[in-house]
Amino acid sequence: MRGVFLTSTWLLCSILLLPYLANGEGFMEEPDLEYPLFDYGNIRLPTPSRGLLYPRESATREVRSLDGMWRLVRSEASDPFQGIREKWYENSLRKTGRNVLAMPVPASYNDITTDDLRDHVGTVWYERTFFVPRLWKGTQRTWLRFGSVHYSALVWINGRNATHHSIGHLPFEADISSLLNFGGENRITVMCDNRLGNRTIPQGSVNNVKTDNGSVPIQSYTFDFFNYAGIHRSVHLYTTPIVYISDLQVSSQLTSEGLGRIDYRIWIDGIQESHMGVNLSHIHVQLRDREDQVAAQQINKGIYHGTLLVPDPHPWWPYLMHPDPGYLYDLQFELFVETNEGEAKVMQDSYRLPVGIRNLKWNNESLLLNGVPLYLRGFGRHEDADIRGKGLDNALLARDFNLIKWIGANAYRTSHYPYSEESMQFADEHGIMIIDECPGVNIDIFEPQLLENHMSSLEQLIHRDRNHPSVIAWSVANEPRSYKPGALKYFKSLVNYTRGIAHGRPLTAAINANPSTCHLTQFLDIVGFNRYNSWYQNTGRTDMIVNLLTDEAQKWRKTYGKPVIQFEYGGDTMEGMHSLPAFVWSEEYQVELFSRHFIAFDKLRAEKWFIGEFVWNFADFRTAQTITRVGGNKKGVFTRNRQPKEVAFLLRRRYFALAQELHQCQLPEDLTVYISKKVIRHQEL
Ligand code: GCB
Repeated sequence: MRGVFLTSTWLLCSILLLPYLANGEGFMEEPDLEYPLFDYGNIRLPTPSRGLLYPRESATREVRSLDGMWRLVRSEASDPFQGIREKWYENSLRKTGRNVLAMPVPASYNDITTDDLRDHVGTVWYERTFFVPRLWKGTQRTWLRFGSVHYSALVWINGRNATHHSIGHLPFEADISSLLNFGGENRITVMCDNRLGNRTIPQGSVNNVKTDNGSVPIQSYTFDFFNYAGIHRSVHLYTTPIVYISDLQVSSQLTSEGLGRIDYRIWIDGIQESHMGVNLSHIHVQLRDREDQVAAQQINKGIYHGTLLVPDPHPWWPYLMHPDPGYLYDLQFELFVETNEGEAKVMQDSYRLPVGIRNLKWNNESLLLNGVPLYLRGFGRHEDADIRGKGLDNALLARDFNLIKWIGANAYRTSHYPYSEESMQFADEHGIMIIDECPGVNIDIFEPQLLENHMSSLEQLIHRDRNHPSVIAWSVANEPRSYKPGALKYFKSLVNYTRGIAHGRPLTAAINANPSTCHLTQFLDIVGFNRYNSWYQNTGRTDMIVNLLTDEAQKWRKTYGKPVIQFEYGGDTMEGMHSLPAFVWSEEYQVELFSRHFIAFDKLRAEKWFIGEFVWNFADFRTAQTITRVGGNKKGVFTRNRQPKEVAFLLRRRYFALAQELHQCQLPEDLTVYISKKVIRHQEL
C-alpha cells in the first residue's frame, strides 16, 4: 500500500511564511512506467521501490545499530538448502551441531577465517540476538534495514519470515513490529547465498568439477573482481511512528532569476493501519542553511508535493570548481496531525534530508553543472580492502576521500555496482561527482529474465540515490558484450525503461566494444569507453598511445555525436618494482603510460566534446585467482593499503593543473618539491 498521495483533489494551503514560496506547479510528474518494450512483449517491469529512507534519528525516530559480532555457520556447498529443510532458523545456529564461527558485520566473510571459507560456494547462515525496549511496543513501528547483503538473503526474526532480497549492493528493509518480543531477547537469522547464475546481476555460473576429494561446485565469473559475499553494510533497527513519512523525492534547479528551486514530493504511509483515528493536519517543510537559518519554508495541507524557492542560494559545486564545494542544506519535513478534539496540532513524524541546489544539463557537446561545462578528472574504483573485503569501513571511507581530494580528482564511477549510502553522503558533502553504476558488469547471454533483473537493479539504484546532488549520471552497464546481436533489443529496452525513471540524469555506460560494433551506445546520452592502449594491446609500447587513442575517441564522436569520456585506461604496476628504461609492471612504466595518455587527452580536450578522463583504478584490488593477476589487479594509483605509487604524484600534478586552468583553483603548497633557487615553485606544472 503506497499510502496517501493526493494529486487531483488537492487543497494547497501554502502559507507563505517568506515572500518567495511557490506551489507545486511544474514539478516533474512520476514517470509513466508503461514503456514500449519492443520485442520483449512479456517483460515484467520492476515493482517501484518504496520507502528505504536512510535511517536518521529525529524527534520522532530512533536508530539502533545491529553491527558487531554475529555468529556464522556454513552449509555444505553440495547442499545449499539443507538449512531450509532442517529449519535452522527455528533455533539458535548453535543447535545445528555445526561449527559456529564469530563473524563481524559489516564485512565480507571470505577473508576472515584461515580456511576455505574464502572460496565457499552456496549459503552461509548468520545470526545474533538483540533486545528491543518495551516502550517501543504498539506506539511505533520497528524497522529492520540492511545496507546490503551479497548476493541474496532470506531473513527470519525469532524463527518467522521477515524479508528477502536479491542483488547485492542495494538496501532492503521490513517492518518487523509484529515479529518482535518487546522488552525481551530477539534472534535474527540471515541466510546469505553467494551463487551467481545466468540471470543474476552480475552473471556467473556454478559448475560441478571433479577434484581429488570428489565433485565440488565451483563458482566462475568473467568480471575482474573477487565475488566477496556476506552482510556487507550496516544493519539497523529504526523506529517510525505508525503514521509516518515513508518516502521523499527532491530535485533542484537554479532559475534564470537567480533563485534556487527545490521540488519535493512526500509519501505518507500507515493511515489505514492506524487504530487511533489519525487526522492529518499539515506538513511543514523547512529548508535550513549551514548556519541553521531558515532559507525557505512551506506549509502544505492535503497535498504532498511542492516547490521551495530560495533567494541568494548557495549552489552545490564540485570540489575545486568553487571555494566552497559541496554546500548542503537540511530539508526538514514535519508531519502534523490533529488531536481528537481537532484543535491542537501535534508533530507526528519528522525527517531531515540533506539537499544540494544545482542545475544539471547536457547536450550533444557537454555536461553542464550550474551552467559550467564539466571536465571530469577521476577514477574507476572498487569497494575493496584486505580482511573486510567489501564490508563498509568508515576509516577506509574517510581515507579514500582524503586521497581523492589530495590528488585533485573531482569525480569517480562506482564501478561496477552501487557503493554504500555512507559514501554517497560523503560525496555530497565533499563535492565529488558520481557516475552511479548498477551491478550489470560483463553482461552476456541476453535474455528476458536477465533484463528484468537488470531493470530492477537500475530501479533500486535510482530510487536509492536520486536525491543525491553528487550523482551526475547513471551507468547502465560495464563492458557488456554489446557487440553481440542479442544486445540490440536488450539494451533498447533497458535504456528506454531507465530513461523513464532517470530523475534528471543522463545515461551512460562503460563500453569496450568498438564504435562500429556496439549496439548499446546509440541509446545513451554520454559515450563512455574503456581502452587499455599499451597494456592489453601493444604491450610495452607507450609510443602507441596518442594516435590510437585520439583516433578512437574521434570515431566514437563521429559515430554517435555525443559527449565522450574515457572511463578506463591504465596498466598493472607492482609497488616498488622499478625499471629504467621503463618495463611493464614497473612504477616507471605506469608513469610513462599515464603521461602519454595525458598528451592524447589534451588534444581531445581542445575539442569540446571530450569531457573526462578516468584512471583504472583508484587502488589495487582483489580478483579471482588467475595467472594474469598477482594477488589481484594492480592497476591502482594507490596500493590496496591506500599508499601512493609513484604515478600518484604525477596524476596529482595533472589534476590540479587542470583544476587551475579550468577553474583557477589554488594549488596546494606541497604540489612540487624544492629543487634549486632557480626553479620556482609551481612553475614546473
Ligand atoms: C576492464 C574492466 C575492469 C577490469 C579492467 C582490467 O575493462 O572494466 O573491471 O578490472 O578492465 O584491469 O582488466
